[in-house]
Amino acid sequence: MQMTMRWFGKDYDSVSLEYIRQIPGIRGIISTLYGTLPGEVWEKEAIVKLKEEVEAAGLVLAGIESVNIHDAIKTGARERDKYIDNYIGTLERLGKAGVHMVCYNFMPVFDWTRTDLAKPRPDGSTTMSYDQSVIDTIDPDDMSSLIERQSKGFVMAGWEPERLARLKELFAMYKDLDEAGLFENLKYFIDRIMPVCDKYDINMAIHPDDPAWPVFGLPRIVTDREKLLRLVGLSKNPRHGVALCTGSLGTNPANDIPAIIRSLRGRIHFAHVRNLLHTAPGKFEESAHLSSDGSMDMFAVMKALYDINFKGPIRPDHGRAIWGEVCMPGYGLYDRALGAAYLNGLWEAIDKMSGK
Ligand SMILES: [Mn+2]
Repeated sequence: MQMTMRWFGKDYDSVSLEYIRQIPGIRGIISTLYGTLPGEVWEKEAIVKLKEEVEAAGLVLAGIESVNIHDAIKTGARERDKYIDNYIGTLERLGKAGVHMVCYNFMPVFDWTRTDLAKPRPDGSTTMSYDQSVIDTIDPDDMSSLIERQSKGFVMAGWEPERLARLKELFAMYKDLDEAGLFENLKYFIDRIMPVCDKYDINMAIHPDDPAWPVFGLPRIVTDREKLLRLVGLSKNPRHGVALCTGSLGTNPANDIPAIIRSLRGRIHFAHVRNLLHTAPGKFEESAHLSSDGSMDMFAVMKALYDINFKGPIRPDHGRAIWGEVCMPGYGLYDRALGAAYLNGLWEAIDKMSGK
């Protein structure tokens, strides 16, 4: 595995590349062109500039998270081919720039969802949390203002105001779409982009839905082992794969994450590894990475990744806000650095004990 950290670019992130460079064991950066909207072809110059900026700090651009998918592609609308052509154009430029992993998601309307972005924990830290009973009483229209209100002025990835201003229109687009339709539209998209992925050696990693169940009555198809196996089965091409996010799949306590990892051998191209604490059914908060702080066995997760010979980029995903840091919720420096160090420690121990 290659330990990485997500970085939102110097206009958006409170953390600098110079600080990331000082975290032991991190050389890889996962980034994207913030400010682009789904459906656009990315500017070649902007891609090269991002890459050079990362490299000037002594780091490498290990992948893109995300190149977002236009809603016309997800809904299978008539104009989807135009947007898929644009997506292929972006992949082509990324491939030429030496990018070999692209993460994306296929979630209708809303990206990841939380109800509190700064829930206080007993140790004085704050973290992101989710309570289904809040979602059950909230109007989807109020969801974006709930996130915006709590984001401390940061633009939260996946909650771009330009897109969410069209919420009613978006809900109307997804009105007649069910799970089967979403799978079909994903297959259509995958079949069309695989040739360019082959040409430029790009692994595509679909991120699981977060939380791993339907929200606001919208269908979700990346939620458990059965659906993940169906999903990778949409294409024989191994470049069509998964971003294994323990924090998203783990929102459903019935998901056996190490078993899911083992069943996806060869198809995991990117990993997000973090822990969650389940406090009641449909209710959880993002804990520290340490196994004993949450509900997941992080050793078992890393062991499963080790056993399937996982070679791709991995990141500690989210962290709590600790030590008074003012940061984008989930994306401070300190707790993610602790998480990366812990995951690196687990990996070293597993490797040394394997006798290889
Ligand atoms: Mn994730």
